[in-house]
Amino acid sequence: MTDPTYEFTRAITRKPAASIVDGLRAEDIGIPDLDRMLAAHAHYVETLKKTGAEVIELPPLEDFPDAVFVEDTALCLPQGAVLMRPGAPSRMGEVAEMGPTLHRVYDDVRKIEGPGHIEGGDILVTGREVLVGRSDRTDAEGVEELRNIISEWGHSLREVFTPEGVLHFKTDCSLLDGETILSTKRLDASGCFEGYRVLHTAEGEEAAANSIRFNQFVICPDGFPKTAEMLDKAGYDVVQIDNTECAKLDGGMSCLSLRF
Ligand code: CIR
Repeated sequence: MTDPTYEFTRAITRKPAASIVDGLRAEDIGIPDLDRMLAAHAHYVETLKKTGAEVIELPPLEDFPDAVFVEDTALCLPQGAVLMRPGAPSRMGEVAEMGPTLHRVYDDVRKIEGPGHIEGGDILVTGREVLVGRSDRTDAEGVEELRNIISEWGHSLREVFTPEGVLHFKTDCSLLDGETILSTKRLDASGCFEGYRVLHTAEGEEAAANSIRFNQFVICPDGFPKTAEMLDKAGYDVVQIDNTECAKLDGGMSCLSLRF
């Protein structure tokens, strides 16, 4: 079964393009600055590499302003990869751009054919199951098509719900180890993590929930000191990375890589 506490040996990232200024966003909180985003992205890639993992760094895609958020294009499991079918029409073409890279590193690559939609940001793989949050980007048909594919690989999928007004399920949570989840209180209140050990983001620091555990590190967005301190006290090796520019496009730590 799924054991996400294993060591990740690889990650895929994509450099931000100048077109990020046209990236999707729920609310306009300013124009993303490419240079600052590039510097933060370099810090992120360097942190992944520091763990000994191989990082496959893909070139920028000017035609797809949100392509830096590679997580939404695929689900990578030990048995194979599944190419997604984004709910955002402007992001659909990113999947074909990711396909060849996944075919190089996986023997088994499947694809969500539709009519449903599903984005990687709505999928949390834990030590015992694959949780998929229905959202504005992920619908029931997309969830069912994914269920059919991954059940062949021995994974059980549980459909859950992304809170109203939240972009993706993982905007509000992340896996710290096979049994431990970092979550906002609002998402945990839905009861979807019953039976797990749940650590809450501090009041007013909900955006810190979009973090990732990558080998020895928990990589968190910078600027959420109470949550970082709580994680540090809980024994995690926390690395904080500037997320100011990605946050303008509703992106965070998980969105920036595929990890396997
Ligand atoms: C979007 O709206 O699709 C992008 N601006 C942000 C995607 C963030 N991805 C993620 O949370 N997995």
